[in-house]
Amino acid sequence: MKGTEAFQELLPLLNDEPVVHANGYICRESFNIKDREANFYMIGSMGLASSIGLGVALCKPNRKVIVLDGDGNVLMAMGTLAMIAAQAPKNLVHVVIDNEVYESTGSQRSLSNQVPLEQIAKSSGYREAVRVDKKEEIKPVFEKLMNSTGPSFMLIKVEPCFDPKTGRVTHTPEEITHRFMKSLQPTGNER
Ligand SMILES: Cc1ncc(C[n+]2csc(CCOP(=O)(O)OP(=O)(O)O)c2C)c(N)n1
Ligand SMILES: [Mg+2]
Repeated sequence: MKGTEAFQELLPLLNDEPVVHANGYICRESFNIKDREANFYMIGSMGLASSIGLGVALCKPNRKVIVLDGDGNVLMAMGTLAMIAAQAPKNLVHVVIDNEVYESTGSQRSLSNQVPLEQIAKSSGYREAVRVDKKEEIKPVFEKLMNSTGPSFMLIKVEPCFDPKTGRVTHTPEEITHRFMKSLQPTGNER
């Protein structure tokens, strides 16, 4: 499946969950398909979506928190996999769009074609770690993980395909932070 198809499959499955996005095309694709107040876009530093998501999950144990990450981002902050496993937030679902390249900066090859990231997550201590290769698997696997005890890890293998014409996130970092924090206020709709 193409990377864009993975986003098109995944994003309609979201309700009001906080979603912390890795930088680069991960942010841009999600922003352009469906911007949400509960989306945090880490538009600068690579590797940090997972630690921000961990912090949110620990502070908001009654909300399911999703990290939408990239393979290059995970490889850069591999120690965070161990930290997530050790802290073991039951409410964290870590989704990785794995195109085996640093697509946002020119498609240089990453190591994820040789290093199975879902196995690293599992052996670090994530409760569940699943690799998905087919578009049709995204919905059932994601729904299962959303209803299971975390932390869980979902690696979605995709072909690089992002269109460089896809616009950038237009909100300022302050706006992103403000509306994200507002969306974290209790809604009475928690799960
Ligand atoms: C600390 C840091 N190093 C490098 C960059 C430049 N950079 C931005 S996105 C990116 C690639 C991210 O790769 P991946 O997570 O696989 O996402 P993809 O671009 O493939 O969607 C790089 C190298 C950065 N923003 N921050
Ligand atoms: Mg990548």
